Amino acid sequence: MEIPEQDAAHMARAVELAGRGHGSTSPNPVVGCVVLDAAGAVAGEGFHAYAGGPHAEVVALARAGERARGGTAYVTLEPCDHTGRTGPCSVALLDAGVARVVIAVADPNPKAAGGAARLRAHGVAVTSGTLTGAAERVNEEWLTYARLGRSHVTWKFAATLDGRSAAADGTSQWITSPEARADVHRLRAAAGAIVAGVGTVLADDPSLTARPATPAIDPSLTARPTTPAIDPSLAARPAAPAIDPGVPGRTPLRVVIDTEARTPQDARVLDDRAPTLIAVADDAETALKADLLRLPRHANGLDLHALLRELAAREVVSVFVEGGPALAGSFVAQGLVDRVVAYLAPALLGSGRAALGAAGVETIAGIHRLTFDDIAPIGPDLRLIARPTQP
Ligand code: AOF
Ligand code: ZN
Repeated sequence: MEIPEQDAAHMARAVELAGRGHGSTSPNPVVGCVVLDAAGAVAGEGFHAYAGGPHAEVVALARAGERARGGTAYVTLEPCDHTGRTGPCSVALLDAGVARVVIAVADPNPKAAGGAARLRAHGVAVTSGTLTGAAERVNEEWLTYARLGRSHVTWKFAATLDGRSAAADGTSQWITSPEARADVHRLRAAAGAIVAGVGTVLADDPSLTARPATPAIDPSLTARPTTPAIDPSLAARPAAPAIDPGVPGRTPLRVVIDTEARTPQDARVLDDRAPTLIAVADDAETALKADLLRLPRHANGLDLHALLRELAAREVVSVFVEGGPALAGSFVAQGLVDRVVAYLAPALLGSGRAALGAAGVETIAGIHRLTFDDIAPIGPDLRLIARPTQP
């Protein structure tokens, strides 16, 4: 018998478990699973911890053992029906004798989908659409990647309260606090790639690496192992953060948007601390010794859709766009910003560089409306997370 409130509560737990895989499952999704016994008591829980590791369902079923027989499984993503890095979860659920499966989100991956149909065909009661919104949100990056065939984009900026990212003379250091900068490094570490424009490379010579988080900021988030254990511990953790906290030690790809190939050979982004792609126009002439990605031109720059499709083909699930305002404006203008993370310092400049450059808006009717998702104090600053408002 269906008990919708209990379904929602168990699925909420599965969503929370899924979030524990954040930052370490790429290029796979984050997935959580709760298995109840026939009497409705929780018999096993699991989440997907890393690509190639056991799927959430397999972890939860292993914990439930014989108690899964006649029970119910709650899964945030439709169970897979394929043999990829591991075997099909649909078959694992059937073998365990589970009587009912509750699914939040259908699997958009054509290679893996079909689990719900196989389970139904074998007499398992399948309920779909439970807590879909929360399950979509926790797996937002991967779902964007799987559905649209492009990397998910987060644009991050730091600015004064009046939206300035640099003073009139171009100086921009230390607008936000050390705490905010440490937070940025944690978010960077969770991304598949960090993207910056060549203007930023020429002006600041950034290394675009994700330095480890400062433990003083949030020790609970740095306690993760770099290499996830086979059997991830399900011990209680603090409430899931609003945004992927990242895994210390991972090295995202660095990508420079450099239409005319102006990156200097001795730029820090070309050091050996992380792999780097220099995206240049397909007709750009250059002798630069670097991994070049040739892309079609678009407006004054590069076709960013093509960039994100190329990155997705390299299994980059999510990118973090930083520096500078012109590049960010191009991403916004091309409708390619999925999430905005703004660090606002309680300070005023009154003149200087705006955080966002031209974004294709001619008049107020063209405004890019966003909806706030989360607002958090970070040291003396504020971190605001917003996403494009759905029409
Ligand atoms: C996961 N973890 O818990 C579930 C997944 O490469 P594979 O063989 O691990 O399969 C990955 C696909 O399996 C993935 O794209 C998704 O469609 C499906 N379900 N994947 O990594 C899980 N349940
Ligand atoms: Zn599976």
